Amino acid sequence: MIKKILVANRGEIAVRVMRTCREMGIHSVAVFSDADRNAMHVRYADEAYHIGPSPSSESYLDIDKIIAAAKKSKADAIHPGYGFLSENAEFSKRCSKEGIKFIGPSADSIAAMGDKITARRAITRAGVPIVPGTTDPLTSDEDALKVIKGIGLPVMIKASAGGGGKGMRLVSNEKDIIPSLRAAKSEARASFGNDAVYVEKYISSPHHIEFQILADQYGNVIHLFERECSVQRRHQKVIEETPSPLLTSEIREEMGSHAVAVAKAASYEGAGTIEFIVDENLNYFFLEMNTRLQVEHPITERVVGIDLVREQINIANGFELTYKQNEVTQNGHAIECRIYAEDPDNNFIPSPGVIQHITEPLGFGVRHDGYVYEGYEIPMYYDPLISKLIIWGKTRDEAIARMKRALFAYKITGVKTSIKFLERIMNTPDFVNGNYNTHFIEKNWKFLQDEDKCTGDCKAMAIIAAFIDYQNRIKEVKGKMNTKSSGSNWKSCNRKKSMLRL
Ligand code: MV4
Repeated sequence: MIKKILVANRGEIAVRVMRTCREMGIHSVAVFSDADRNAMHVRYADEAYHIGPSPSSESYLDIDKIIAAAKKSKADAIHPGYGFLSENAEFSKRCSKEGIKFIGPSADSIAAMGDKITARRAITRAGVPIVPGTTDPLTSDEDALKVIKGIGLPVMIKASAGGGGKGMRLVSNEKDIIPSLRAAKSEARASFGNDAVYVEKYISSPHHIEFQILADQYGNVIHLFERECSVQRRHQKVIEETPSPLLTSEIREEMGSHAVAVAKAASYEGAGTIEFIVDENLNYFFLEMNTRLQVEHPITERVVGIDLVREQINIANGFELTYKQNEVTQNGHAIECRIYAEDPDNNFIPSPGVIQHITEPLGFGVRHDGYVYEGYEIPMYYDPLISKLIIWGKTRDEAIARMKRALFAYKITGVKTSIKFLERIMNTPDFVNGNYNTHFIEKNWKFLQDEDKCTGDCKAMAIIAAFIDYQNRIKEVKGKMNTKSSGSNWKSCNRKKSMLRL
């Protein structure tokens, strides 16, 4: 039985995993870099170990240091969270070798799904539709020309070791085939040390819909329905919701069975996600499998009523799944907004710095997964995610109305945040009508812009301005924090009209 878990992560996800540990009576161990000495996950854990300098390559990505901390603390298991080492086959293998339970799938499952060509073969054998294209790497220029003409333009050339949009090339013209192939291969070699590439037919206006699955050590697999993740900006999800406004119950059921088939084909253990790309006619194709807990997992938890981290720990303990597929149902609607420390009116430039004031939204149907506190400095070294606002409603309309009132009540000063951008999305007709695909943000770009502000198209100027602003804010806030009379600053937040009443 797992009694102590080391969480090999930071930020909101480290705290989120530790919350479930605490509920289950499991001790939690934090690891932290220089930049994270005062971080919430360190304060929340039962024990904490310093693992090195701020850059993640020297701390959160350093396998030896994390294993050393696990041994020193006598942790039985490691939870990797998302990002960092969560999909690193070598890390999973090393944990097993050291007699520490990796809370996630085997090294073989991670490797099989991490290599997209291998994954496409396994998925085809399992009878699940993949995007039409190749299941062998392209061997030569002649081979590429022949294969791509056979599929028909446009196509996407993708790196087998890639994923999440890295190492992809869209090819629309015959003359671009060879140059794109060369570019994709050299990019793949530089980024992943593996230049194998394959080809898929290009799906022009797709939805990104993913299915959550749980698999125990005895071959039982269930799915926990879908998450609609089409509101994206540069391959970064902005908003996720479940159920998807696009799916019918027939297609949902069919895709769910296929998601289960994928997990079985991968001999999968733990929580995982099967990504599908879905076209306007509801044709769906397997895209990739993520072998980790995802950022957006809480919307699934809210609608199906299951704590996914608890299930991960139970599976790692060797327990059988306690739910049958027909006992898992979707109740109401959940939407997640990701709140970032970034400036939506200035190219989404990260805005690290000290949280001067925070008022978190509260009330019925609101879950707020965060980790920052007043006086905390968001470091510049990591992803600038501040928190996730997860809203439940009986219906989609109710969830949107509730999300708007939660965003209205959410006040942060000291850093710029994406809150107002998210509010604009909640007021965009295409979003309100559930009429959107992965082109939503570019299609509605005008509407989503701040009309008060000219959008500087000189990026260098924007970066310099953001840096100067950052330094000024740090100076100003650090000064204020030291004086006793700091009081509340919430009135200085971005509330324009109601200020007039005061
Ligand atoms: C595609 C595609 C169109 N056709 N593959 C982007 C992330 C990576 N996981 C796969 N991606 C895409 N693959 C084919 N054959 C379009 C995308 C894509 C996309 C997919 C999901 C969500 C947002 C996206 C934004 C741009 C492109």
